[in-house]
Amino acid sequence: MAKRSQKATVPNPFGPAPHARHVKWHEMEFYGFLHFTVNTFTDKEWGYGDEAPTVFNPTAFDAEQIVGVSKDAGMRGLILTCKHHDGFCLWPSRYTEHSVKNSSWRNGKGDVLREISGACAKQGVKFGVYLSPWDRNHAEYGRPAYITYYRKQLRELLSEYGPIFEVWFDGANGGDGFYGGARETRTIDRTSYYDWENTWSLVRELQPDAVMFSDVGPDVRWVGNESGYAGDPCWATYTPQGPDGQSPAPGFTQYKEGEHGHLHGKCWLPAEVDVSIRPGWFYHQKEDEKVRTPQNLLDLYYQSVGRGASLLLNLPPDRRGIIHEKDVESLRGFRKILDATFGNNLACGATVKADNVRGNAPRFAAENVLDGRRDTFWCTDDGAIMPELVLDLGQPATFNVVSLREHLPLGLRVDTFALDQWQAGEWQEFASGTGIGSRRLWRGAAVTTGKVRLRITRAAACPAITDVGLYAQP
Ligand code: FUL
Repeated sequence: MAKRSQKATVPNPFGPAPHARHVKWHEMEFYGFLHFTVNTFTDKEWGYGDEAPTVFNPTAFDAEQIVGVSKDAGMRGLILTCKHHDGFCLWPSRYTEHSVKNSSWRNGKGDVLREISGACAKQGVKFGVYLSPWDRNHAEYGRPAYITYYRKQLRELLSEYGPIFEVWFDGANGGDGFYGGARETRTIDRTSYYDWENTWSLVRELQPDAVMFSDVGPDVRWVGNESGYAGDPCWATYTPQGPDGQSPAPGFTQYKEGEHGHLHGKCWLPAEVDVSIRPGWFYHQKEDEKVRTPQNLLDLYYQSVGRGASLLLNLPPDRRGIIHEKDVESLRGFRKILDATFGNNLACGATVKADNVRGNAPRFAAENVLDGRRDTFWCTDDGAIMPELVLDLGQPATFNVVSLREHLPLGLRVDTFALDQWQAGEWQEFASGTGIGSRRLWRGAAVTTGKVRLRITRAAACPAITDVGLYAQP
């Protein structure tokens, strides 16, 4: 054994580090969006706000089916559009008549939130809420009274439906709407009208473990597109900026920068990739033949989760109030491939050696990358920022997917890395990449080898790697 070069203490985090609520959120990786409201019945994407509540009338609403399908697909949470831009509320809010209580569904006694959050709790799926800041129904929209209304509604959602894992703040605003009958265009100043700071503190007060999503966080950022991909690389650190050097706000950022984030950015603001399984966010019968295929969903997974972002996949309940057969079929095919791939880590049982282990201490040993735990990791001495780790598989194995993870509480430390295979007595590089973070998936041509080497080729600080996996996608 080499000399004990330093005390084996955990190194300081490098740059911004995640909060505990981030760390939990990163572990979710894949969860669902449910877009459901009057639009489902009027065949629109954005309701004007003048829809009669009676149009909301699912004929066979089944929260257990919706949650069950999502869970079977591997989703660890579900975010429901409790109120979309049209202002219609899926729960019987005390503060408006524009809700399920005046719908035909269940004679006005129904509560979609109660049922979805209940089914989530029962089936072990986390629950999150979307409450559109833009409200095309409300008479006071654009004036201070609406902000009071918005916060009262948020309080209902966050105090009456159990634990919430994420609160989704949409930055979209198209201006015109019904607005209590005014039928006009109302513009707001996105940087000041919503007074976000005070809304965010309400969320912290009522659901301290929940992450908040918007174009500027404060916890999770929009990836900047709705097409289902994160940039490569996609840094979890980000410095939000408004157009032309102005202060950023939801709906008021240089949003394209969300795709990559910023290396050594100011805040820990990881990206969420929101995308729909169909062309629209809401259910439209005419799109039944346009459901994404299992193969396409798989690509989205590698382009989001595989780049350290999360995948928020939208499943729109149909007019019956369930997830349509076509979507179910596609999700099943997708899950089958993921299970067949990630069910078996071919690196399991390998002998692991590194050219440097922090203080030669067992708590930082190279073997930690194979124990399946996120709280243990391989770490090197402060000066050893370009170390390598070798997995000796004992006998040749064939894989076409490699999975890597950094130990997030210590920040983003690795800038670039390379992967080598042992062939005919020498190392040959088969992959290289920029950024690891929460997760980095490499997928390529099949490699058959008995030994694999991970080389950190550039790092901001000594690396802390928690997981290495080798998989074969059929
Ligand atoms: C956008 C909205 O305008 C869409 O209708 C949808 O809800 C999407 C997730 O966010 O900003």
